[in-house]
Amino acid sequence: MSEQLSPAGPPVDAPIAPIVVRADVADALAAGRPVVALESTIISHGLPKDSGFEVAGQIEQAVRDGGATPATIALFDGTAHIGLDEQQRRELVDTPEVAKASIRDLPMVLATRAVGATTVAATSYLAVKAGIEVFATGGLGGVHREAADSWDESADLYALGQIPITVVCAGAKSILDIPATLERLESLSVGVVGYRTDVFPGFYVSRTDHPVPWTVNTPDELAALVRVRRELGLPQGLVVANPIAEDRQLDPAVHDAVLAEALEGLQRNNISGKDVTPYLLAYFHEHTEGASLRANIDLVLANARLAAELAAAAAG
Ligand code: PSU
Ligand code: MN
Repeated sequence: MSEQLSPAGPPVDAPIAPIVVRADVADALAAGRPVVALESTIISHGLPKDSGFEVAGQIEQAVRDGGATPATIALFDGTAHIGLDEQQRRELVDTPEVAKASIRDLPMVLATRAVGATTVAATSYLAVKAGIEVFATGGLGGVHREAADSWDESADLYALGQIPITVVCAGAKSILDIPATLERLESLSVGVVGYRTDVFPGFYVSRTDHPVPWTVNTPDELAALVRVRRELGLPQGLVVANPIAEDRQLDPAVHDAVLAEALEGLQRNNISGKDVTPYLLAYFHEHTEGASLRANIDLVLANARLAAELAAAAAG
């Protein structure tokens, strides 16, 4: 699906305020209190329509429970909003065609005043511009399986190679080629630490066979990493890989069987580009009787909570 620059839209030189920081977020940042950025693509494209709004609120609450101010980021009417109100969170779910906006899409979505949901890449970019250094999501984008033929690698990787943000996630999405994604993160000098795990987690599943280079065990240890990289002025991101609890994961056998079917469906339906990830996630949600959805919600809430504890420890 391609987004059209609407001929009936406003002139491109119409005045727009590119970034607006919501008052509670701006106050927290000014006072040095902890803030956690949250992405919006997970709400609009990563979850079924009927659960996105409720889960968006739960993610924000998990950040508050962890002691930080949530700043969900999305694009409305020519402005990137850092921190949303309830009405805006609802619009992300109710608007029929929300644009999935990675970094390269930001000018087009903002200039046409479309409603846009930001990916890990675009959220990281906007968060750092607003002065936020900790971000929580579900799973990172990465190198897709068969990427040697399709060249499909998420812009999330390159973004983290250039943006000094710490992103708490449950690893890269299990639909991806995990070892290739880890190699890419290494090439791009993106730090990777496992949180209480010696292997990289697999999003819906707690463990993959692939070791992480470093393991940390407490929010204070994570905060020490954030401080050191801030002092060094490292331009790259840091990935904190937080596995879903083993008793909450998707049964690995179910996972592997559904993934095989979903990958076949991609081929059969000729799906490519930015539609690949939403297709695969929706396939899981529709073919696991709610088990993948429960796992997805659980892991993102756990990540939001840990990110808040990390932001609080790094601020204090
Ligand atoms: N994590 C989730 N659900 C999602 C995504 C991440 O639990 O929907 C989104 C993120 O916004 C991520 C994007 O940046 O998927 C990656 O898409 P792509 O593979 O097209 O780069
Ligand atoms: Mn892609």
